[in-house]
Amino acid sequence: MRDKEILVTRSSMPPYEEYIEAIRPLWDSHWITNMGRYHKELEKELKEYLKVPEVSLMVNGHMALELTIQAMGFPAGSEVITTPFTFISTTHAIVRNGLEPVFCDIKESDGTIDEEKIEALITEKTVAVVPVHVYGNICNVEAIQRIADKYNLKVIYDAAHAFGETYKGAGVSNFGDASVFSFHATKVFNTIEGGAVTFQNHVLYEKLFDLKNFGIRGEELACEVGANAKMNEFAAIMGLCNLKYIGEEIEKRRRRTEYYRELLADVSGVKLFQPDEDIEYNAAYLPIMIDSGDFGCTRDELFAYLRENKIKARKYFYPLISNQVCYRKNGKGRAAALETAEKMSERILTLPLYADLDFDIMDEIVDLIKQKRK
Ligand code: T4K
Repeated sequence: MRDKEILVTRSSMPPYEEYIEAIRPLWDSHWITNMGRYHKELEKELKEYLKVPEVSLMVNGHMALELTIQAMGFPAGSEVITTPFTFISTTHAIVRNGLEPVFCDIKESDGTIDEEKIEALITEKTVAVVPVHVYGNICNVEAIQRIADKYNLKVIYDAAHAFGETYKGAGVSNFGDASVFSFHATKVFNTIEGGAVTFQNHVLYEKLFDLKNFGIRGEELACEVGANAKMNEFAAIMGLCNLKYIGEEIEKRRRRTEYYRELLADVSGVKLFQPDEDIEYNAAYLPIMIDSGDFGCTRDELFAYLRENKIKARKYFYPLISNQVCYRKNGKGRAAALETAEKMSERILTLPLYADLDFDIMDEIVDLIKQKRK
């Protein structure tokens, strides 16, 4: 058997010499954080790449989301409608702002929030919707905007998985009041740790600037009670280097996604999301759904079998956030029936996918899946 474990993903990194050369000027300037030259350069390049007027870089995706919600200035105890089928950060960002998450069910077709179930959850305390473009599947942005306009709600997209995608030709960063990206090591585009908020309105840039830098506006002036969530210069340079290769990175991921799709096409009991032709995908994740009736064993049995064979697929996203201990114990998170979300989180398995994943390994993974099928 292979000695090496195959992990769910692997960070993309630029050529070593290129990064070393790029960080050399930092040894001359000794300016390594606090909105330095490279922080500004990366913000500028991302505006162009994402085709969006405003970008604010952050230390990570979580703080980007937490501070964006804070910047909206919602009264404490207000309700925010969101999805339970996501990484825990999405809900934490709401709750850590003193707001109440209200969980809405998702759609079986793509795992995103079910826009038809949002209105029933709106009360006089609702102030916002925080949907997630989960696995890079874009939410129904038109329907969500119609609801937001009707009830005067803010929409903040957790776009952590959707870097560089387009929907009907428009960059995904242009929807709602703001979109939040993660540039974590595990993402399609990484700055080691990092994140960004994209939006249209410059007033929000100023607010986020204060929130990410203690509200400091001069040596003797702090005008807001801000946090510290700035991206440092080493991270920004990693971003500038990785951005050069982003087209290649996404193309390699797409080829591997296509290959998996071909291999898995005739395996009954294994379902993949059907691509939407309005979306240009970034091939961030490779989620499969196991229907134990057709497949002959459960997702958890397959998960364990792959682990025995050193394939570390992940259950992104299980358990549902509404079932996580930290929310169960304090009763946070009013929820409607979450039938589809419950079902999907019991069935989902995210297979290894990264730009340089060997095609032989994909053959091996799919062979293991076929062996386990009864
Ligand atoms: N919203 C959503 C929807 C998100 O998915 C995330 C992050 C956020 C918000 C928050 O953004 P950040 O604050 O993280 O920027 C990982 C990531 O840590 C997390 O960023 C990501 N979502 C989540 C879906 O996945 P874990 O706990 O699964 O990470 P870990 O350490 O098990 O790593 C997974 C695999 O990645 C490893 O098996 C190997 C590979 N890896 C990992 C690291 C740390 C590398 O190749 N290099 C590395 O440096 O959460």
